Amino acid sequence: MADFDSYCLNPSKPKFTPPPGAVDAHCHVFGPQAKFPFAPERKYTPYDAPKEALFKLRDFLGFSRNVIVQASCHGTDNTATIDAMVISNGKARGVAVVKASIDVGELKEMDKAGMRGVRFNFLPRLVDATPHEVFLGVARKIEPLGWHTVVYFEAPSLPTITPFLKALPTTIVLDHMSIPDVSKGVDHADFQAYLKLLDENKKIYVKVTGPERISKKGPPYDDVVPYARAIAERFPDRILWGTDWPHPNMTTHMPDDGVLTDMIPKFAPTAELQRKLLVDNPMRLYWSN
Ligand code: 0GY
Repeated sequence: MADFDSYCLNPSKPKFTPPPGAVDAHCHVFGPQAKFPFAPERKYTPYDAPKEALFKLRDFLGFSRNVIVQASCHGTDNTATIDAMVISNGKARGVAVVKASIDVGELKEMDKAGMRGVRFNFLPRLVDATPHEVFLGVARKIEPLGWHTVVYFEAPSLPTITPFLKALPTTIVLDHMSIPDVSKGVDHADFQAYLKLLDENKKIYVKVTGPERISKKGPPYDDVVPYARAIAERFPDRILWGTDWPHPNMTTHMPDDGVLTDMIPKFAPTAELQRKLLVDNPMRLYWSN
């Protein structure tokens, strides 16, 4: 199936107004390729999605800040992410992807530029596998900086990844609710096991993001709502939200970021929950130092 030529160029204006200081805590920048070439080892080549377009979207949707997550197409060259953070006037922080050999000096430089975490990606369609021990070595290096680890895996991997999560010395953030199978229902043993993991491990945050990737039905992604809501209501102090812009590797449709923003009150129905999701929790993780 074909990928798209670009992100959604004319998103709708959301009806939901994010609270003052709201953070889009999961988004990416791609290139522009002419200035920031994609990594030779990448598994996909996206369209350019530069920082200017991200910041324009931030303002249009009513957000104040971004957390830019290094995407696999840029490999371990974080310069596009760093460039965006540096130019953002303190309005963007980042999550890096690094080589196992990275040294403390390089990490401190990245910290100055706004990095606050590293991402461990377990999706074979995005990256070649990295042994758990290698990721654990990186986690031990970043821990003294107060950084956290962002872990991207899909629900079927939960049993094999649980011991790894328990061994990580840092706060952990799970991407996209770890892609639950929404055809099974929230009461299914698989999702219940996920909730149990979160219940037993208070250092794990979850991004209630990626409905466009998780949904079996497509927009407005109502089949994803019970999953996000179950997590949000049970773990209000450990949830984050993001657009996931510019939505690489979508094959069925290109999501409208206004529609995605309008899912927030479905996931987090009260003003208090919305403030925790969009302000308190991301500020604690990304802007407290
Ligand atoms: C995302 C999702 C994807 C891509 C990446 O690192 C990446 O390239 O994260 C994806 O294809 O699921 O997190 O936005």
